[in-house]
Order: sequence, then structure tokens, then C-alpha cells
Amino acid sequence: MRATLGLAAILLVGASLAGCQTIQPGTPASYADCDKLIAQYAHVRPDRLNPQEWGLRNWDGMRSAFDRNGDQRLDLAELAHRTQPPADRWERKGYEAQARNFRKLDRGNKGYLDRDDIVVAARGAFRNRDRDRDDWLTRDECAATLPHPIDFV
Ligand SMILES: [Ca+2]
Ligand SMILES: [Ca+2]
Repeated sequence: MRATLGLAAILLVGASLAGCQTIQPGTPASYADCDKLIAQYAHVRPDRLNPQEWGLRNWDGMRSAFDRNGDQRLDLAELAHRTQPPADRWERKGYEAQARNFRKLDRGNKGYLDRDDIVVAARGAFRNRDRDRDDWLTRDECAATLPHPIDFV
């Protein structure tokens, strides 16, 4: 279950870089969910998020879900929940796709993703949700575009 979650999360982050909307249709986020999200992360304006704040929120979500050793970095093993490629041919193909996405997000080829990598990766998803393209995510845009429970990207 966690392995699937980790792989899905990195695929979603990678897909957001390409500007694709890969979130599965689901129940929209409620206004209460969006108000909570905005209250926690909005610092520049009280009622909406900018791309940086959105990215920091994503980083917090990714870090709390996957940073198992607490080093403030996400490596492929943490995200994929395995240290070696799977033996099964089809599972290995999926893993290799994950590894390619990971390398795309790993700016500077460090071998891990850090806060800045995730903030940059989250910009595509932010743009998809910022419907009026004013660089702010309002509660209306949040409720219209985020599935429930609110995802990380
Ligand atoms: Ca780590
Ligand atoms: Ca907007």
C-alpha cells in the first residue's frame, strides 16, 4: 500500500512537471478542507496561496509521508519503498519509469529530492489549479480543482 502510494506520488509530481492533469476524478475538496489548507500555509495574503506556499505545502506532505530517515531528503528507495529494482519484468518497468521521473525532478543529479525540488515540481500542478492565472490559489479554485482528501501535488 505504501509502496503504491510512494510510486503514485512521484508519478504525480513528475506528471505535474509536464503540465499533465493526472489526478483521478474524485470527490472535490470541501471548503472546510481548503480553508484549513490556506490557513496553514498562506503567509503573504491571508485568504490564498502563492506558488511558493503551495510548493511548501507539498513538500511538507511528501516529507511526512516518505522521509523515513528524517534527513529532509527523499531518495528513490524511500519513495519506491525498495532498494533494488523488482525481479518481475512488469514491476521492473514501472520501477524504471519511476526512476526516470525521479531523475527529472532531481535538479543537479544529487541522488535525492529536497524541498526546492518539490517546490519547483509543484508549479505545474499549481498552474493547473490557478484557473484565472493570477498566480494565487483561492478557496474557490481549491474547492473546484482538488480531490478529497487533498493530494500532495
Ligand atoms: Ca530521507
Ligand atoms: Ca487564481
